[in-house]
Amino acid sequence: MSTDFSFFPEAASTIAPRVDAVYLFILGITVFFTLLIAGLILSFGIHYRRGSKASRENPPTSIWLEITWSVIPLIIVIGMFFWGADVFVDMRTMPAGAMEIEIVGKQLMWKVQHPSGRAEINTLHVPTGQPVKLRMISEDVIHSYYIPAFRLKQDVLPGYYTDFWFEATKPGDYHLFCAEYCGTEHSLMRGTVTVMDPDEFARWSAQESRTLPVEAGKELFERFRCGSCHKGAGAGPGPALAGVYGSLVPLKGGGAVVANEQYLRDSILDPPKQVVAGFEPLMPSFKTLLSEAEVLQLIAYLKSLSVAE
Ligand code: HEC
Ligand SMILES: [Cu+2]
Repeated sequence: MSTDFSFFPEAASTIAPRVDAVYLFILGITVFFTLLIAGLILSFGIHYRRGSKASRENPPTSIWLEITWSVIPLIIVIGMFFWGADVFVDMRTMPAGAMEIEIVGKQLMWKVQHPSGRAEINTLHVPTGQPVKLRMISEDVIHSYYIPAFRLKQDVLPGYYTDFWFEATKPGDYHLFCAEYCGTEHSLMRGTVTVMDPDEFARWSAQESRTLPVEAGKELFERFRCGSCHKGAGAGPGPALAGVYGSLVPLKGGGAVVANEQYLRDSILDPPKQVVAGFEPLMPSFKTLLSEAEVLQLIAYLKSLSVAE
């Protein structure tokens, strides 16, 4: 574990060296100009001190000098912007085929659900060389998932899924912190991210008894009798759910929305928020009955119905 204080945390994701490069560039430019300006102030202060014989006449002005010291910093600053934007856009663009891991933050713990069915708390195991996407939500207040070695930090909000992705490059154990003050023992809300070789990760995933999120979701779907209303196209008071995920759902009162994870979550916990066109707002809210982890399981099940179609 990289517990020793170091000026720079290890760089263990594909994006980390790129973030460091921008950071060091900006830091370098800042240090250079800080020293230059402080040095000039000091030397002018000495040169023109009271009583010195230095000439006080206006210096000759040069348009080229003015242009130079305006245009060069302008180019540097614009360069910083585009360089930073380039890294940021890549950081925020989800790659196709990423492994999706779900995280529910709750005061003082991070609950993790892997697609393999394995679950963990306050640790996160991931393989190297594989893009991983984290879908995160909070069960209470705002938290923030922060992995310094990956140079990634993302707020985790109640009610909304936020996500980020990374590709780990170096096996090892890395710090995980909550980076949003979230209560008295906020500083204890931390853990370890363990990066493993793909083979080792596959072995790890296969250990322990596991329930696939899809199966858990199916079980919830039956337990809460969702099927009594959602019987299939044309039957029952609710719309057919197969094929809903990823489709464009027309809404009552006009407009349409893409049925992503957020939409499915809202449909289950806050049905009147968006009512499907052609249906009555008959669905009860399951807000008090389901935990965020269970909602994610139901979503996994609903998504599987779409794939089967
Ligand atoms: C009392 C009947 C009833 C029950 C029980 C019910 N629903 Fe619904 N559901 C509806 C109706 C009616 C709609 C359409 C109106 C709306 O959007 O609120 C709907 C809409 C939905 C939608 C949006 C579908 C779309 O086409 O966009 C989802 C997702 C959904 N329900 C999931 C569930 C899940 C999961 C459960 C069980 C936890 C469940 N429902 C239980 C009646 C029901
Ligand atoms: Cu927290």
